[in-house]
Amino acid sequence: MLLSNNQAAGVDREGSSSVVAGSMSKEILFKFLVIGDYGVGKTAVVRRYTDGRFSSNYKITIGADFSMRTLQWDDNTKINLQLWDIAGHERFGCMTRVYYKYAVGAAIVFDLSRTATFQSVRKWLKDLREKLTLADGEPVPIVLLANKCDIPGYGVQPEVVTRFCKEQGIQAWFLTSAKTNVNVDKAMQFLVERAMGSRHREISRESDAILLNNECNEDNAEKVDICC
Ligand SMILES: Nc1nc2c(ncn2[C@@H]2O[C@H](COP(=O)(O)OP(=O)(O)O)[C@@H](O)[C@H]2O)c(=O)[nH]1
Ligand SMILES: [Mg+2]
Repeated sequence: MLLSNNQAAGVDREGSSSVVAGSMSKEILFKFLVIGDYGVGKTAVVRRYTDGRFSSNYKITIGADFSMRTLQWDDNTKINLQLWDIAGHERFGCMTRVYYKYAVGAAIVFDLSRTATFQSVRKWLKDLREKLTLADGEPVPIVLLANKCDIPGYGVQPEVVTRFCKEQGIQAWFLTSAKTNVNVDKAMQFLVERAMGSRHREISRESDAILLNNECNEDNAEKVDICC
């Protein structure tokens, strides 16, 4: 459920998800990256997802630019999703580690009508995987968006994209159109689910660690007893 759009917020702890204490309700912050070549529709996808609107002319913003959308995950959990748009840095073909830091998901976008932008996906993927792993060492969840599917006569064939994703270990790809609103929500929902999955993994590992620590402490306590 969409609660609010385009609010600015910061990533506020060592990971990109945070929990607001109090009562039973939780607020989680997820940082997602939207990367890909210039002109593929990254800003359009972000605006479609956060504002529900499309424009044929987006102002180029220099620097990191992010938009927010809030989702009600379940009765007790709200997710604040930050979508980072690389805004003007595409020409370098790579990003700094600072930009990638704390991200828990990434959407790589290419333009179906321009083959060269699909070829660049390999480069974006390499850059991302070199610079970003999750706190537990697992690779970051990635979704590939084959954007502008409203333009007839695809330059890149869907079978080729499917094969590429299998080879590269990309979990999912979607034909999308920011213009006609096709699959943008679905693609982002996929990433949110994956990020929630990673988060649950991390939490269960943390509780295992706490359990182990307690066991160790009990051991120590026994030894002290014997000594005395
Ligand atoms: N037909 C069509 N045009 C799109 C779509 N998404 C973006 N565009 C257009 O492609 C151009 C580049 O989009 P933009 O979001 O600025 O690309 P960015 O450089 O990757 O951020 C703009 O003119 C958009 O209106 C789409 O899904 N379909
Ligand atoms: Mg842009």
